[in-house]
Amino acid sequence: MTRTAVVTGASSGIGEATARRLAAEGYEVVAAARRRDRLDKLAAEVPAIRPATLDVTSDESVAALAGSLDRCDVLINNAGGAVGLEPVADGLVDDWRQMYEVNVLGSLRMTRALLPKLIESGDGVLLMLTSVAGLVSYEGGGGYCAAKHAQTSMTETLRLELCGEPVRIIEVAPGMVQTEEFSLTRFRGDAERAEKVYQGVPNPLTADDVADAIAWCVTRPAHVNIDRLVIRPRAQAAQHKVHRVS
Ligand code: 8X3
Repeated sequence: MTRTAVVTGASSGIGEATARRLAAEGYEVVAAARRRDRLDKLAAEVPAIRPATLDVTSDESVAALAGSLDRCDVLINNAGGAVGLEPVADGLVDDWRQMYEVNVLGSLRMTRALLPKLIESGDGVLLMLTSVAGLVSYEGGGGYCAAKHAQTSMTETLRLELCGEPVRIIEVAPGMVQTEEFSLTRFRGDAERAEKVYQGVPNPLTADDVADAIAWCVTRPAHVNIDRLVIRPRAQAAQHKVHRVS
C-alpha cells in the first residue's frame, strides 16, 4: 500500500522541496498549489508526484482536492508567506487579511477537509509549517507574526483535541531560510531589499534543509509525536542575533 502525502504550496521553496523529499521517501505525493505550470514540470520530473491545482483561500478548490483523493496519510500545511514589513502603526489591512487568509484560514480549510481521511488512514500525520515568527515577535513582523502565532496555537489546540485519535500533530518552525520567493514576496518584488536579508549570513538554511527536517518528523514511528521542531541556521542564534561576515 502506497501512502499518500498532500503538500500545499508545492510549486516552489519549502513546499516543492518537501514534495520531492517525500516522493523519495516512497510516498505518492499530491503537490498542490495555484501555479499549475510549475507543478506540471515538477511532476514530469518526479513520477511519484501528482500535480493538483489548489487555492487554499477557496472553499470550493479545497473541497475539490479533498474529493479527488482516495486516501490521505500525510498533510503538510505549507502554503503561506509574508507580505510587507511595515510597523503595526502603518499596517495595511489588505496585507494582514491576505496573510490570515492563506496562512491561517488556508490551514483551517485544509485541516477540516482532510482530517477525516487522515484519521481513517489509521496512522495520519498533520504537519503545520509555521515559523519562528509563530514563537516570537519582531519589529515589522506584525501581521506575519500574528498569523504564524495563530497557526502555532491552532497546532497546539489540534493536538489536544485529537489526543486518542490515530493522527500525529507536528509543528515545524524554521528561522532564516533562503528561498527563491519568501523575501521577494515580503518586499513586494524588491529584489535588492530581499537579498539584503541574507547578506553576509554564512549559509542560511535552504528549502532542502527544512524538507529534510519535515521528512524526519513524518517518518518517525507512529507512536512518536514530534510536537515542535525549531530549525535555524547556525549563524542565527536568536531572532535578533545573526552572525554576518563582511
Ligand atoms: C520566516 C522566518 O524570521 O523571517 O518565517 O519570520 S522570519
